[in-house]
Amino acid sequence: MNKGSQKATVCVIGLGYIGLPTACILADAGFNVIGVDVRPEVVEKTNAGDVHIEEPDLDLVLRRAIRSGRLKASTSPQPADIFMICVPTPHHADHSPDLTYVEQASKNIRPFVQAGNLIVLESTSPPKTTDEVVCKYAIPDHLEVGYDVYVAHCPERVLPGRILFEAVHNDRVVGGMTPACTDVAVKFYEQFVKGKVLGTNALAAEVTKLVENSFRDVNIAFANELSMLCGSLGVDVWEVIELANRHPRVKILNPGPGVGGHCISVDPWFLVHTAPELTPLIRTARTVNDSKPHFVINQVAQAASQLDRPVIGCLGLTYKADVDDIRESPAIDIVRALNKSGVGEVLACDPHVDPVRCPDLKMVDIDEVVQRANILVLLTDHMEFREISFESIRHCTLVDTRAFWRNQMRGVGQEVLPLRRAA
Ligand code: SAJ
Repeated sequence: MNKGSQKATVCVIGLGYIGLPTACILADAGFNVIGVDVRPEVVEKTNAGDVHIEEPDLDLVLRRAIRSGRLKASTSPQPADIFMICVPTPHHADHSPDLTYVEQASKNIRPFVQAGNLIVLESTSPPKTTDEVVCKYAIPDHLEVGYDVYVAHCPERVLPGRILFEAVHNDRVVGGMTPACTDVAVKFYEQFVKGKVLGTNALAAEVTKLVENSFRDVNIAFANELSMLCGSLGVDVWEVIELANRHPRVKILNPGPGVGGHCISVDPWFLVHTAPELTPLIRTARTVNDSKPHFVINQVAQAASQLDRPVIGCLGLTYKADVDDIRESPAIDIVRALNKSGVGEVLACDPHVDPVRCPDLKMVDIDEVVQRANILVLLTDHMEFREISFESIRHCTLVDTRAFWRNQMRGVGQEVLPLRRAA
């Protein structure tokens, strides 16, 4: 295979939040890239130079990649030097991992895998997936891993909203099935990554990635637990955190409406599922973060019970600011629960979400939500909401799950929940 050359062909399986930016970065770095997705509309859009996800500057890089002729999208894999699997790894309702997409992607590339190829799993995966799924389903019987073909796990580590920068500048962990696999995969990543490329084995790479997201989940759970505790004590959680963080060895994260997205709210379960009896802390953190939306719903219901005709304006549906991703979003769960509960009329507003994606919700623009609501619930701190003038919402009860208005409102005497105890 042409591992050492910039002319190598890379077949990227999955053109989602990770695969599409990765394919563009590889094309920019001089590789010939085949981007594969089972969704024909995604393939068509990609070939037309149109992005189907929202990510800063991705449109520019995609257009450049398509114009250069180095990126072509297709619904089926093609022969290549390197195969990168970038497909979703969701979990089932009981939190057990759903590896269907990795299995299917592995089966789909198998007819094209030849001696000398490198196969990399980028999808965040439960321990042993590289061995038990990728090696099992992607490698033809006559090829031996570590001798004829090379297989490695290199988990993506990019933060949505900063993907193009982080995909190149973050350090990467590359774990091969054998030392030879690690060596080949490290050399490949070193061609386009500016951060350090750290070699290890596949299992260590799998566990490392899950540990990173579990670390963040546990720390966010601590902040969320504090916010509920401080709510019941009637003390401002953000002030407490601000003060505690002035200690040189304390760095508490931010409370919010809960933890969403397709990563942090899912990946810790892979560790819990692997060894339930050894992971009580990780499980508890998941439970605490999953309980936070109910706390917010209760706060809003309590505020609504004080008004004759509550009109609840919910600002933000995505799982975090300035992205269009509503997967596992606590914000959307809260809005849907309020909508069903009958505690008042519910209006939803999110400039990043096309109303056709939420046909069950009454979606309005910023002007309308500000005009009509008497309770405003800030769920996602999108930049666009900064345009809302302070005066225009003076009449509203504010439920501020992210300290968005807190600093502005301090000093003018307007009460902002959760400063007040929830029911
Ligand atoms: N959140 C809080 N409080 C905080 C920080 C985050 O409530 O102080 C919430 C966010 O609002 C959001 C959720 O947590 O709902 C997750 O957001 P995030 O920005 O922490 O992380 P993600 O899910 O966008 O990306 C994470 C990153 N992992 C780590 O920071 C350890 C990213 O580097 C990973 O590549 C990504 O998961 C992934 O794909 O695994």
